[in-house]
Amino acid sequence: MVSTHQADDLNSFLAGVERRNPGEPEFLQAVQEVAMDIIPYIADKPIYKDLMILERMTEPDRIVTFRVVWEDDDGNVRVNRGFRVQQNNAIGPYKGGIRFHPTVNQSVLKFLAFEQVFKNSLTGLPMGGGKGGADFNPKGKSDREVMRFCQAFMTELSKHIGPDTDVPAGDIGVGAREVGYMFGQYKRLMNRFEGVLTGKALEFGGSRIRPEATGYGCVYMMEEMLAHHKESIEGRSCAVSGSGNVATYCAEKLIELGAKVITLSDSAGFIHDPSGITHDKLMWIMELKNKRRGRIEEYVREFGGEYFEGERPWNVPCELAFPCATQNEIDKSDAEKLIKNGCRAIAEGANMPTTPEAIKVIQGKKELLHSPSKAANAGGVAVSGLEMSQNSLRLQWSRDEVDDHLHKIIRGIHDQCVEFGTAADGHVDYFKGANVAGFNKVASAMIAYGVM
Ligand code: NDP
Ligand code: 2IT
Repeated sequence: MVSTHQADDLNSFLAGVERRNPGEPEFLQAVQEVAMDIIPYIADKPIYKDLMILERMTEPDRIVTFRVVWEDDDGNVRVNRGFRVQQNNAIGPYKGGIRFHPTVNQSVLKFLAFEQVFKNSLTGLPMGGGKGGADFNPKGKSDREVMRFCQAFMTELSKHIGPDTDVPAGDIGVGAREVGYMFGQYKRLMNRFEGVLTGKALEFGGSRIRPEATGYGCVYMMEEMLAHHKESIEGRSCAVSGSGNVATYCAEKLIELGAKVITLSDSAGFIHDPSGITHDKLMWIMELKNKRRGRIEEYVREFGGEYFEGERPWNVPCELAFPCATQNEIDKSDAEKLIKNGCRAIAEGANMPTTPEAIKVIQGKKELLHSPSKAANAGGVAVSGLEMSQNSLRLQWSRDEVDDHLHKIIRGIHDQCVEFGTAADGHVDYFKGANVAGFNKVASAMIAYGVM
């Protein structure tokens, strides 16, 4: 229960954040989601308030923005804006993905970097939080154009990163191809072969299971939530959104565990296959998305089912929901539809996919289990952390070894959520658990360093 005094503290804290970060709604939203749990938690722990820990955590260590100039296939000069937000390195080098998407701006990257700090802390591995990207749209670009863009982007970024400083990886629009081009450029510029990026291909220092890790981890988190309530995934109908890295490996693991995946989507619409997306159909989708770079609607022509242009899948009755596309993809009315259709649990594969209004609706329905992204999608960065370890050791672990580590890390995250999020009536608030556990470790390190 939040007292009036705590509500005043929260409001004045958020007003300060809003004043210092005008025009950054996504960043404010991410801070609010954390502050709502942390301000009541620290109310009787004056050291955090005296040392202004939350205020310091919401101020990035630094943000680098830079011009990225490249030439398209027709010889035209093109200009984009690149960013790296180095949010907090209290518990390890900055770590977090790079996003290439036309919607990228400072607010989006600050929200992602802020979330990353808590997520990385939850993994138990020594990683701080950061995020980067550019307002570059890879859609419709040739391979060579993407290569030239990645090289131009890394030419500046290379001055600000390093294996013990800041270790970027993929995110929306950045996968194995882009990481390859960026790693190659870093190596050329610095004349150093070192673990400065994760998500690399196996041949040059990548980790087994890294491509799968975010999607698999999201399903493992769902398994943990259900097991805590003596239930399982097998046989359950699942709505998944997106059809990129996270969505497709989430679907793959669900199918392997005997669940029925009935939807996938992209930014243009979603497909509904009531007979279930099989492993073979999914392999076709991966080829479509990763090689031919086509649209999800083509699925219906190949396998049947229905395509819904311009819509999201949350109106389709499902027992388990996995938002794996982008931020704010479940709004209040989507949450109401999920509840009306009897959805049992949501695991967030995308970062901050649920609007604050939707979270409120879901929190009012205690039977609906809901894992926040910082817990449910931490598998990706966790295996990135394992890739860093393997690079330092100059070793590569087997699939089973990495998968075993991933399982243990997700179990550890679930345990922390239960430890810090369980109420007197036994209800687990996974948002509160993840926020408090993630906060504790970073805050302790910051206190140890003194005032800086
Ligand atoms: P991809 O680029 O591989 O795929 C993104 C998918 O989401 C595509 O299907 C894309 O459709 C869809 N999408 C993107 N933007 C929008 C939008 N504005 N509206 C509707 N659909 C959209 O990215 P990832 O799978 O890597 O990332 C998906 C989410 O998971 C993001 O929130 C990311 O931050 C998060 N995440 C990723 C991790 C990783 O390891 N890759 C780790 C942890 C979180 P289209 O092709 O039409 O653009
Ligand atoms: O949001 C995320 O956690 C990622 N995009 C993965 C970051 C990483 O460093 O692997």
